[in-house]
Amino acid sequence: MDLINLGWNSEFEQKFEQYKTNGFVPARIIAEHKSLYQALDSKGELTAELSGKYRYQAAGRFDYPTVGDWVAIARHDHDKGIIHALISRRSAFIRKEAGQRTAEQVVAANIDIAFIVSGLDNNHNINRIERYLTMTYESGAAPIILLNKCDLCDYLDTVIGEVESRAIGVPVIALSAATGEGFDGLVTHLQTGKTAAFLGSSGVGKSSIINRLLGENRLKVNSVRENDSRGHHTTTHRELIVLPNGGIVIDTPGMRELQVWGDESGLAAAFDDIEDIARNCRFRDCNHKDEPGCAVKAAVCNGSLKEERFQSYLKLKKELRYLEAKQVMKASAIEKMRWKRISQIQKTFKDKTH
Ligand SMILES: Nc1nc2c(ncn2[C@@H]2O[C@H](COP(=O)(O)OP(=O)(O)OP(=O)(O)O)[C@@H](O)[C@H]2O)c(=O)[nH]1
Ligand SMILES: [Mg+2]
Ligand SMILES: [Zn+2]
Repeated sequence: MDLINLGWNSEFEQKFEQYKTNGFVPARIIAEHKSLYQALDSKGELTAELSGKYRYQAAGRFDYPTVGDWVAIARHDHDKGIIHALISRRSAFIRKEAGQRTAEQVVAANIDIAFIVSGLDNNHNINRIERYLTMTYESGAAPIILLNKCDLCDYLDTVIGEVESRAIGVPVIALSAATGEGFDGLVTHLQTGKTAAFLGSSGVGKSSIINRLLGENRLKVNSVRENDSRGHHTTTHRELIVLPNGGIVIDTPGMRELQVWGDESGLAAAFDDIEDIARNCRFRDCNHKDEPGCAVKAAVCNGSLKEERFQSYLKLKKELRYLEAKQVMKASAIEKMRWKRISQIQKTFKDKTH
């Protein structure tokens, strides 16, 4: 396999330079199963583990390879290898790990495009699209919205208009994995060496779209619940696939919880219309709640800014602030623990010397 078809480029080449002398080769992670990784390099597919030193030096989950990552690998046997280093990422779609812990999960690394997939059945939700958009802007990838199942929708133009008004400047493509309608528009975004991740709730048809691009039913798909069109979480693992006509795609499982991660820059990009209006608020740190001279509130009142969009913005902002506060708390707890340990060591040292 030519590495260029796998997404390799001069930027990675440069970052990899330091590992060349050790005889390592570059490989891309295509799947992960607990501590085992499936990877592709110029010779083909292999199974790899992390070296002991790698595991020892990794500080947190962010340092571990994930699907889409490039790693420096030492091949042994014909289909096995040891991963020695992670080549720093160009982009990463990150969410807050599901559950109570304040930790991040890298969903997909080194992606050029994030296809945000929504189903045009009963499961369509614009607030959710906005949430994905915020996280995509944070990731460094370019967002494209795919409205799938257009064969099931009678008022397509209305929905497209509505989505476009809430996702300003983002391409919106209506398509159907069932009939193939709209695929021409999708295919133009798939280019050799470029990586696109499919993101969206369970049942929206991410795997079905990829199967149609592959021209075979390689990925498992499953029916949705009739009452609310939700899926059954059919895809359970992320997987990177090189398409026969060029282009690289990553299938992901529908995420039950999609909590934001990062600072507020992604939010500012996804809601730049609101940020623009906010420049006219009397106070620079206006929260757009009860402050006098709030331009955002005024825009909601006169109808130039939709109440629903404003609420969606406030909700995401609140989540990001909460996350930030929790991170600060976590950092100070770690710091306290560190000091406790240092003072214990000092005490033991004193006891010994006296
Ligand atoms: N009518 C119609 N059904 C579709 C279309 N695309 C997918 N489906 C159906 O929707 C259901 C869910 O599709 P999947 O491809 O499994 O959805 P997914 O997004 O991969 O779901 P998870 O793997 O659970 O995250 C299946 O029954 C598909 O046949 C479409 O364009 N039109
Ligand atoms: Mg799937
Ligand atoms: Zn304001």
